[in-house]
Amino acid sequence: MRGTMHCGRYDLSFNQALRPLVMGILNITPDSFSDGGAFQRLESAIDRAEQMIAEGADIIDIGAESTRPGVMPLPDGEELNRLLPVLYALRDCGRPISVDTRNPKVMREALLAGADMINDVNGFRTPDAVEAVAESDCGLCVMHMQNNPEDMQIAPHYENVVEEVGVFLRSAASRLQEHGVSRQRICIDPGFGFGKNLEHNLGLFRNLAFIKEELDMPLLVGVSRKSMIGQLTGKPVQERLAGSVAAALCAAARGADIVRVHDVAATVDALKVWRALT
Ligand code: HH2
Repeated sequence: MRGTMHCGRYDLSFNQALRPLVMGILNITPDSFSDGGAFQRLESAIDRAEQMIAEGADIIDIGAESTRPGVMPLPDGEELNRLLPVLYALRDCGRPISVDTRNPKVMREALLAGADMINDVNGFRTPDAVEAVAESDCGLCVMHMQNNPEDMQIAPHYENVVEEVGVFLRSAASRLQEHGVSRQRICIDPGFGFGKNLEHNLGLFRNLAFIKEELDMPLLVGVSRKSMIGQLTGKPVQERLAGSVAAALCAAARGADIVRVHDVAATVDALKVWRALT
């Protein structure tokens, strides 16, 4: 199966006969769950992005606010202060630049500064989020989250996680389209670990192909180093490489068009070998 997604200055092509695109995570936060503080300095952020591109990253996803469970929202202005210097430095790096934000003010500024994609873990539910992105031509990642990062892992509950996440994603994508966003600009993400326990995450993962077929939109999957990998392997966050790579391969086998990962080199190699052997 083939598909495309319009993403600002780029048109992404998805081809299931090849590998999914790899979105390399660039967290420029002091407190992200696996790499907080590592790429806060401008030089180290640029070096990291260049390294990920050399390793085969197709998209760079810059996150200036951690959304790990329990985190409180940032004071106004702080996210932009972190983001803009890095975005200006990287916008001509030769790869689409995605900005991971749930703040409409940050979305607007990021688009003015040249971002190609907005990745919103809140699914563009924040008031003014849809308006902030509708008139641009950026790509949009609509992610599902139950509640907010502050409280999402306290007691996540679903009657039927696959159905509820599917309904949410469909209606979020429809809302964007009602505001004039072309379907070609949208991809969907079930939001692993965002208001979900292990059982919910596994239920969603096993049904990725079904979700993709039902919604008929490009599918992004982000499980890299997450607690579900820790729960399955018993490993702390620094030792989740093998588990994360295995999950990326399973996501690819179930039709993921984009995998969002911290460990680009290992994931790209594994995907190449998997593709050649299947
Ligand atoms: N996961 C995280 C952040 N943004 N965006 C999408 N679309 N999908 C995801 O699964 C996703 C996401 C959390 O991971 P990370 O960025 O490494 O951590 P933190 O939020 O602590 O910065």
